[in-house]
Amino acid sequence: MPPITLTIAGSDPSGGAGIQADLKTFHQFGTYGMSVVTLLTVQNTREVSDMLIMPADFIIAQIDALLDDLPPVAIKTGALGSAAVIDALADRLKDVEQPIVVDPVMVSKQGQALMDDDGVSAFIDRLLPLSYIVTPNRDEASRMLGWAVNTPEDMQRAARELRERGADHVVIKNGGDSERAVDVLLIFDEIFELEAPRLATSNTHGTGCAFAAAITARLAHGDTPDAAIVAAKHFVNHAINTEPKFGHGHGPINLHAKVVA
Ligand code: PXL
Repeated sequence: MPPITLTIAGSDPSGGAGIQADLKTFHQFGTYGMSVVTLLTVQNTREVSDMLIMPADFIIAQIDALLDDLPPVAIKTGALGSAAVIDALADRLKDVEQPIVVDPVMVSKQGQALMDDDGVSAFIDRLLPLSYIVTPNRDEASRMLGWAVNTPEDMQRAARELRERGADHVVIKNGGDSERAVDVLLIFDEIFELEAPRLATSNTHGTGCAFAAAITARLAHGDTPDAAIVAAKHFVNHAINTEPKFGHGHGPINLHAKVVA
């Protein structure tokens, strides 16, 4: 039987990011994906033109219905939208046993805010402490910590600071330069760097969602955090390398990419 995975995230109707990317990735990694929708967007590859956040109690009711009946082995969170949603979610998730992979989605690829300033503070106070693995890019880490995370040394310091604020393990994505993409990992007490060639495409919409969803799926299969992150990185690199060139803006990656276990 495939392990059950759950994403708590926003909807991207264009299918490249959000719950749609999460469910495709869950499936690709051989897990049974469930999804609780936190917000809807009006979106294509060019822009996110509108957003509708679900009422917090409706989100929690969706979670209650699932945890009670078909509990997942691992949980992921994505776009949450507001402090009210984050507070309610933190209250509901604070005693669950499952590992929670937290992707701190703050802006869309096209620059639309997917979390307001109050949301960022609530995120730091309430959701970081519940994170088994948190996966910010450098911009998200900078916004959470209030200083610019640029160099590899900055990324290491940021990873430590995010762990001091409660995350068990940390991945800071998208360091490096125009040639190399470097992620910095803080797993238990060890710092690692994951390096890959920087791929020449702007079709990377949904990369963060797929990365965190892949980690969640691998954890559900029993991987350690470092093995899960390495497997996710392979998947996303391959997915970017074979992107299908859909749409006229920031297109999606290839979520049908082969999984190399
Ligand atoms: O890629 C971040 C992201 C996450 N979730 C939703 C989104 C986006 C980006 O547009 O729309 C719902």
